Amino acid sequence: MGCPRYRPTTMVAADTSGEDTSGENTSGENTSGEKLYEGKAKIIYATDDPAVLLTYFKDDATAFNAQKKGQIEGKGQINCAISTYLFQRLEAAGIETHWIETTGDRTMRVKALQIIPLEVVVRNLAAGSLCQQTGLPLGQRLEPALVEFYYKNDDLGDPLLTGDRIRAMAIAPEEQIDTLRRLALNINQVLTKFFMGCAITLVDFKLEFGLDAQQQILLGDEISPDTCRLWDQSTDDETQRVLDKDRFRQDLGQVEAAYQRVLEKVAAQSTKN
Ligand code: AIR
Ligand code: ASP
Repeated sequence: MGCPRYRPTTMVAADTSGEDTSGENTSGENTSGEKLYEGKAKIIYATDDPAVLLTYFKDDATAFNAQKKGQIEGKGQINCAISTYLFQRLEAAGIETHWIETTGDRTMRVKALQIIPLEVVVRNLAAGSLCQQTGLPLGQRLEPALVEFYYKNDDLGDPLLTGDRIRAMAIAPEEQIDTLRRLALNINQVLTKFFMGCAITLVDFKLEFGLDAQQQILLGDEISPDTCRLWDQSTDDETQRVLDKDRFRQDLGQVEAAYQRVLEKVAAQSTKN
């Protein structure tokens, strides 16, 4: 199944952040390779090795298919660091990811993948679009966890797919979809346990996968408060407990502080076992 490497429809053309991300940028990292794609939260650069790309994490934040735009100060550094810890944790658990090494505050070298145009969402508790679309109460436990597939296509608003739609669209062969589901559930087990050690509940999250040159399926993209719902277990307050991008989506305030808190907990937990 031939999928384009990074679908242009998922990328925004202009860097509206005003950050200088060309050449030697503010954090002293070398992003002098050719800019291949710019997404809503990251920029992808070529490196000397065609099998390796450089990911640059921006402070830009978007929500609701980029209808809401803003900046979260320091988000690039925080998400780069959190993703690094979590990719390392997954690799240690035998789950292959695109992560090679983190080369600076906002940059990591990753394996070039042909991205499968699906957003794979795992849900442990009801929240977000699931509550809106089904009426399930916020926070209801989902056992077993739900695995959902969304079509990664901004023009269409990343619609929820059914198994039959995935087959009709020939997005990926059946066995690849089965592998994605299995990997997503394995990743959920590892991350749920890890976040439990941080006294954080992993409510739900979004993953993206791609194929390497050997046609192996690897986890791509990032894992961060931009892509996960994370609730602080130290409070039941429905606003205070939110440590993720819902603070930005819902204008709850203290967005940076929440992301920073996740980083501190993840960093501390990463030093254990
Ligand atoms: N997500 C989905 N598209 C982009 C992202 N980041 C993540 C959300 C949430 C989960 O997928 O951050 O953790 C489910 O999102 P929703 O909006 O479908 O409830
Ligand atoms: N990042 C996506 C967007 O900009 C979805 C989201 O996180 O709400 O629309």
